[in-house]
Amino acid sequence: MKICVLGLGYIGLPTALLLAAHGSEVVGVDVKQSVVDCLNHGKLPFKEPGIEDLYLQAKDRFVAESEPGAADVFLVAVPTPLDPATKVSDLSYVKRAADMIAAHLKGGDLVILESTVPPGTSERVVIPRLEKSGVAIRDFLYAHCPERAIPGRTLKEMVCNSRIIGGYDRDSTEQATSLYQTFVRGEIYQTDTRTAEFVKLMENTCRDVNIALANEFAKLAEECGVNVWEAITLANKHPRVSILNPGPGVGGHCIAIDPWFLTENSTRCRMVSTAREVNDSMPNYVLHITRDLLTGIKSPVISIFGVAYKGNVGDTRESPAFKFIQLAENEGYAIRCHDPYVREFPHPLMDMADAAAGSDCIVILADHDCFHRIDPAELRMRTKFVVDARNILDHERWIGQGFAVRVLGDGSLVHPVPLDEGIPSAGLYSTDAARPVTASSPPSVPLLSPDGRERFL
Ligand code: SAJ
Repeated sequence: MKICVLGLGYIGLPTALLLAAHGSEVVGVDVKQSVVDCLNHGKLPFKEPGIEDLYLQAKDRFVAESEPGAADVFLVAVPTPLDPATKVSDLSYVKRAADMIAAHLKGGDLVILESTVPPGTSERVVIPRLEKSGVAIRDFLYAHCPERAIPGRTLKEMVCNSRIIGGYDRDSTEQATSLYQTFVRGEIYQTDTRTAEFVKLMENTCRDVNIALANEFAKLAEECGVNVWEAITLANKHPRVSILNPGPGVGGHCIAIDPWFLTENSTRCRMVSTAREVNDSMPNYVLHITRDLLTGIKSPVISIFGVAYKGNVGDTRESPAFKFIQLAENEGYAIRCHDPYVREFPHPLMDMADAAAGSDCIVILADHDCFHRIDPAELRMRTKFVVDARNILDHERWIGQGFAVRVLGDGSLVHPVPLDEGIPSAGLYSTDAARPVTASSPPSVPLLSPDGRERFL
């Protein structure tokens, strides 16, 4: 069986390689000639755990091209960006892929759309374009099979997660199911095309709304002088509560975008768009905390550690770092960036020592695990401030080196711990309260309640 995969990005390439590694002849197509050349020279265009080994298993049955040709199966995994001005989906890549397929489509072929699209897109946009080939639907097969893999664990999740197969008709659903069964070990659930489109958007919207709730809790905790990280840890001890982590905002090509696909044509939605607003405002909130620390410093320099959209990945799509940098630069802050995972970024990337040298504040925006091991003694700062928007640093170590540490949602913005409470003199605030606290290790740092009375956690 010959399979043509259109789009060799974070989803298309691993899918193409998995299919090839499991015995299919695969042609991967990408409009970017640099991606095609890179792959045909045995190089991978991005990092992802396990992808190099997979490439070695797949390479004898995989070739990259810039145009599709005849095939038995066409699988589309192209981007579906959001028009930033209108917040409406831009389906131009999907349309272009459908037109390219139409030029080669024949009776009996199977077309699979993996790209995330607004409900109804397959029936209203994709299938009519495919039919321009002269082959009518039912003479070719069609299914929407949304991907569910999370960057950083893409290959594992592509194999182990369950899948939704939304076929245009029974035959389409069965044929698509057989194809995925060649490499998917998770359950496969069958439905119709429109439901599959809707389910995918619900999944990512659910996560976005829950992250917004965690971010809202962080701001509320701040107002109440409560450490949100401890509060979340304790609330999550309830058997039916599972609060996510607050952070500097939601990035990536999925969760920051998909909720808009669900609501773009609706006249009734409020909660979904409010969640988007809450998450989109988090870079402003982190800048607010940073500004609070830097007041009075002349020509302040901010060093951003982690410009990727999340921890342990090199992907910067929709990263909250973009908004933070733009806002900070508009206020006159000089910005330096460091990210050990990211290869390309519009702002110059520096190594850690250079990014920190002479700086006034480090702001942690991505939760790369390696940041927990940073030795602050090696950083030659002008002013020893750090804002940890991910609660990832080893705070005691930083405080021990004379840093003033602020953690997003640690409750100290409104009620800073007085300086005479055993805090190192160079530090303004303690972050003892920022660590999850167990009954056996109560922190000794008193906090002030909103009513002004001292209390111990
Ligand atoms: N984030 C938080 N707090 C959290 C969790 C995440 O602030 O508690 C932030 C991350 O830092 C990041 C953003 O949210 O900026 C999104 O990251 P993520 O790890 O939640 O998700 P993605 O975008 O990498 O992948 C998601 C996944 N969807 C769900 O978990 C429902 C993945 O399974 C999908 O396949 C993927 O979107 C996609 O391609 O649609």
